Amino acid sequence: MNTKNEILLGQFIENRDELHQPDPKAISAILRAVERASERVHSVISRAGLADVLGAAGSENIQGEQVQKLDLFANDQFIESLESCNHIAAILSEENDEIISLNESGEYLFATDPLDGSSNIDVNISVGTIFSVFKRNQKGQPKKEEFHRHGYEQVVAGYVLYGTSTVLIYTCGNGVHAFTLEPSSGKFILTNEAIKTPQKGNIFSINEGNYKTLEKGIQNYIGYCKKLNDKGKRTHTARFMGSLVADFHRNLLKGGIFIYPATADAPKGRLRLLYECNPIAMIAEQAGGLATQGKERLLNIKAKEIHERTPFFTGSKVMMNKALSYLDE
Ligand code: AFP
Repeated sequence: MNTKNEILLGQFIENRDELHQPDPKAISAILRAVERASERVHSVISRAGLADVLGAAGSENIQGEQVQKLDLFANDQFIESLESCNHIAAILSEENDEIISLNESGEYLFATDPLDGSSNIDVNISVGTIFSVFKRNQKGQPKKEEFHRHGYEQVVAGYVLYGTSTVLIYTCGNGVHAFTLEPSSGKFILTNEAIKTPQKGNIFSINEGNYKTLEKGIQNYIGYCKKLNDKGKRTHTARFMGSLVADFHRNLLKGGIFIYPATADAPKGRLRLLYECNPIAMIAEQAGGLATQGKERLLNIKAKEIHERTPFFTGSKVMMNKALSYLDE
């Protein structure tokens, strides 16, 4: 039972965020479905070593990546939970080649990476769920082309970070709000309202294993981050966990920049536009940061394929403008 001053996720949407919602009851129902699925994923992840849920499931997803057992478990939880909320017409998931139709009468579309960073599961590093919601612009049986939308059309964007605690972060375009899971009740409780990311920061997050395959401007920006100050001390610090949600969340709160550009292994970038970059970009902007594909605002991109990838830059405004100034070269 939550104490009187604890605000639950559903209450917050319907009582505090509703001024900015065309349909607060539906949005609240969708986020409560995310809450239910996330709680179930949390309960298994927190006991991963004890239950037979670690390791590979023996299959590959459309990305050609080894699917982990927990990827499939998480995917099933979100599909089941969203089907029962009756507001979702179709789900686009990283784990499924095609979209999954749920309720044809549903007014919304849901895109998700149900378990991002899953290569970290077996080594006990934080993983996350990323999700994005669009309002339908067609009736009838959903088709994958209905997901070919601009990022700025999202009505809800969020992620769940299964870390030292499990936090759910979302925005409906009225600021970024954080809720922390109280494991004993299985409920997410408001812990940080209207998060604003620092305008400046000194954390840069990029996989330097790709350094030699990066465009010159990005190499030069990395060189800038490694410069010493006039006292011979470092000016920046490098942090890269291989888990987008964990890297982004740290930079959101402390200030920083995350870059996953085009590389030799991923000439279009590695991260997916619709269910990784779009939601993170909406949160970044709502918190006062920036998110681009390179020079172009990421949310201005219109998806052409449901699993398309994109180069991704996001973070504190001052750091982003500095990084982008190197790209003009
Ligand atoms: P997995 O879900 O396959 O672990 O990939 C995680 C991810 O999509 C993203 O969370 C990381 O930032 C990025 O990949 C790391 O990619 P590299 O291993 O190529 O640096």
